[in-house]
Amino acid sequence: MSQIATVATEPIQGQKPGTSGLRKKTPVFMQRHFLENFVQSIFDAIGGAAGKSFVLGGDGRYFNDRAAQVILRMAAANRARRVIVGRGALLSTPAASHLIRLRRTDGGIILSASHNPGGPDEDFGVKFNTPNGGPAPEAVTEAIHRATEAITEYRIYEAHDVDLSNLGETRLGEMVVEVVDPVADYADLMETLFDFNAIRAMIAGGFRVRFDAMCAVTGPYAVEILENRLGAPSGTVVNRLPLNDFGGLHPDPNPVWAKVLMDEMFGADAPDFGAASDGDGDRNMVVGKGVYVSPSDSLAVIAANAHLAPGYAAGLAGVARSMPTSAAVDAVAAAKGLDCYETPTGWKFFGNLMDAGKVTLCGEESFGTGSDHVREKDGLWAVLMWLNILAARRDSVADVMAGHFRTYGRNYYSRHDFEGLDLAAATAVLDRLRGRMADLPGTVAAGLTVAAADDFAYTDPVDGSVSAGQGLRIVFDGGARAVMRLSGTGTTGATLRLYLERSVPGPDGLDTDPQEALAPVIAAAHELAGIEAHLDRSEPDVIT
Ligand code: G16
Repeated sequence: MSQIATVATEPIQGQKPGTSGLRKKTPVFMQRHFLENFVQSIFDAIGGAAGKSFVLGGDGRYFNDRAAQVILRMAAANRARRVIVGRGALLSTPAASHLIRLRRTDGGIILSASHNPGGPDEDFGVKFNTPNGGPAPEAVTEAIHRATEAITEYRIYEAHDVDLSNLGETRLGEMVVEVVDPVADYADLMETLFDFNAIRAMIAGGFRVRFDAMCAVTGPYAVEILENRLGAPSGTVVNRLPLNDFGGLHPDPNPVWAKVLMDEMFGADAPDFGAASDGDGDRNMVVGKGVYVSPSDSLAVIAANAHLAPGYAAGLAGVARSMPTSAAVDAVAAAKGLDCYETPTGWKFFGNLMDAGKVTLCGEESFGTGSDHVREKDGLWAVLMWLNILAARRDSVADVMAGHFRTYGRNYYSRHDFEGLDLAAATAVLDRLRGRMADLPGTVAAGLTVAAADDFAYTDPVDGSVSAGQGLRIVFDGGARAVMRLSGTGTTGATLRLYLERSVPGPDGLDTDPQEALAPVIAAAHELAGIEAHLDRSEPDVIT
């Protein structure tokens, strides 16, 4: 008798992947057939799983372990050849991307809702990455969504749980389950890219590092790399134990949610360098002693200094940033004669550029930075890149930033998030503004005159695919800019993101508080969108 059960099911509404995979409240994912429908749809959308190999792992949030067992049984029933799983079903997103590439698998399934809180009543997510190691591009996520709308049955192998706590190979029916150390290959890769000797010497010389793993998946990675391999004292990594509810923390590395780290870095006797990472390890925040580095500035500094790291000594092929990210990196690219690409929000848009060899370095305002070493953004990579730069330059973070602004000018930048909005009301605000785009040039709002306005559309330079409706851009006379779009990663209501930017060439005016420097742009954006009038909000919930 076959141990493969074919289970009749029906389409479940709302299985449409967003900016990064399918994210829902955990109880929704735990509903009958919900996970199974989505996973079967992934297999169906990629032409079946038979004979294929996959990577599987997640950030350890609540339901990670159960979901991994279901996916293994479904992979076996769909006649996959091999699934490579991180021990305990753990893998950071960049480590999963690396394993997909290293082992040349047919893709991978990553269990994570990234920076969203985890737990029985919080968020869960599933993401499919393609054989290049990157998040599935829109053509694939749309095919998955279509499959979810047509599904009539799924296949699952009837078996006990696979022991994922010991390294080695077991079998589930015909399929091999290979349990691997989630950290080792990734840590080895980092050693090939960065000057570990120089960083080790800097740390041995008294340079103090604080890394906040936020009770999420990067804890074991940071302990292995920073403490074991680079010699940082034990205790350098705090909140190091991954917990399935992230200890009740919101694992989003920004000044609001990593406040404890911020307080330490701005307090007396602050360490020389602070950093935090998110739930699945792809985001990063960098802080110096008394100085916060915005993600857009971090990207620019890395672009200007990456050649100091051995893996990038030959220079960069080009750089890319998402449209709402500040143009700080553009200034570096112009000075160095590098191509600079502007993509929609979502790491998946960088994949083609990296695969085609057009860019080496990519970054987003949403605390994401990375390079073509994998096809995901990579939190610890950014931390090591910064440490390598500081070791090579023998400079403090504050001095690096001040020098950068003097050379390239400063792009004052901030993102204001209005959370928990009524979806219809938030959509209506953007629809109303979109309808006025063509007429906006010449309009004066809060003393600023609109120079140009559009709804960003992107044509992929590699495959020609077009992604429209990617954010409303309003540029004012003098170059200041406001961008508005709805977040694609939330699970309840809507979050309106308002991105604000104003560049100052220097040498004067490089030392203003960003909110102050941006005040006129903030006022103009509020007036044009009618945020108070239509959403009844005057202040954002989160400012980064
Ligand atoms: C994801 C994507 C990023 C994106 C971010 C914010 O990050 O991978 O590319 O910038 O969401 O997206 P949104 O503004 O639509 O919420 P992560 O770390 O959540 O996977």
